[in-house]
Amino acid sequence: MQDINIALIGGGFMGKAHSLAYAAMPMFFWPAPARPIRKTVVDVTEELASTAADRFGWERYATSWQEVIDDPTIDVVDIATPNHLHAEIAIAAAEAGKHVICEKPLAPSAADAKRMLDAVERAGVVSAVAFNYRRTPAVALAKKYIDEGAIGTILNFRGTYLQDWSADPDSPLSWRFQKKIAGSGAVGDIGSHVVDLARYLVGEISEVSSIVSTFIKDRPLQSSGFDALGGSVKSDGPRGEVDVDDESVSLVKFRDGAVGSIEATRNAWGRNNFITFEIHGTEGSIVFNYENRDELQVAFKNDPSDRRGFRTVYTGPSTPYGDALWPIPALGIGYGETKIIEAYEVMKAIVEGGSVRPDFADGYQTALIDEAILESGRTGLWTPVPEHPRAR
Ligand code: NAI
Ligand code: SOE
Repeated sequence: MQDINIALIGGGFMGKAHSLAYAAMPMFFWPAPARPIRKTVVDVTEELASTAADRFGWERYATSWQEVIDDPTIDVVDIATPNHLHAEIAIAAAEAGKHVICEKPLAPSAADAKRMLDAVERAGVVSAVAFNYRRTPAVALAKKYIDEGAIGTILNFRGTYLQDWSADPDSPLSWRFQKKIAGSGAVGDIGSHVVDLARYLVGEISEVSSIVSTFIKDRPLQSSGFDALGGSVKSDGPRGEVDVDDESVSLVKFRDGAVGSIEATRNAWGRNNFITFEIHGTEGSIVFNYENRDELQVAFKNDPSDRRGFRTVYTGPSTPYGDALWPIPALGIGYGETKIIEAYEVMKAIVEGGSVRPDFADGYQTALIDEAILESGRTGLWTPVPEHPRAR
């Protein structure tokens, strides 16, 4: 079995998730396509980097990402930093001939995402953007049903991503509220996941009409030097401007004729990781809610009329990725499993000399849709989405 040497940039929330995925992938997928070796982890200070190495099982650590770009033993650069660093690191990595995995959103702007796409295409390396929710087995099962024609021609997609970690106006000014770091707010941070699901399950979005708002316009500055996701800071201390959106509601048209809607907010009290979609087709419907992610609700037109209605299918050994996961349906799929499956798909593409979806072309197309949503929010007009020729 081939060893693939990984360098991970960023030892925060996603640093933890990706480290777990590399360690666990061969325990689930056996024989594994490759053995991912946790070679070097990079973070900004000695303390952060060495702690990440100890805690997440990396052989070495560094405090400058350029070090791993210059290291000829590194095969893959995995970018798990805040968004504004994605482009610079990914382009340098591709130019050094490394395969690149990058967290979402691919970049703070579509222009940066395009530069990243050009760089990986020029270098001929594998690229992947970490929209891991499409790896949820129930989502992959929905895709299978759609591809098999089980719900017929799709007419409508309703997607949401609702959270409440920032609903309190006194939750701190994370980098996720700063345009210069994040690029956009709920649109790029969480709406992009729904856009990815919509593209994966239904197809290309051609036009959007959006309302984009910022309800909480300032938040307490953080003092610890560490970025806090949520929480509450009750103080008279200094506050900083929120210069990104915190709520977006979009109507969307798909190129193939379907219609739909996409909503994203991190200010919906009571909602945690409420990623949902409801898809209606000419032959049936599919409903998914990530908060019950072992389940898919399905209803089919051809069911006998006295039995028609939604029923629950639990993912397990006979549904996508089931062989590699747990032996009994409904035993419980977690966030970790989505990242393990993601690591498997990327390692497989690298070893086979192929490609993986979603790649940087998908990340770029999603960035174009996000920008159309933001533009429509500014103008109040239906806004066309440019279609990248390689997308879909
Ligand atoms: P975080 O704030 O928890 O961690 C970011 C880490 O990057 C921190 O340890 C920070 O010190 C480090 N860092 C900052 N500048 C750096 C530099 N120049 N070199 C090396 N390390 C540096 O952020 P989180 O939540 O891990 O987000 C990282 C990325 O992952 C973002 O793009 C975010 O949108 C994405 N994300 C994706 C998720 C998903 O479900 N796919 C979930 C959470 C985040
Ligand atoms: C915060 O909204 C966040 O961490 C997003 O950045 C992730 O993409 C999402 O998966 C979980 O929530």
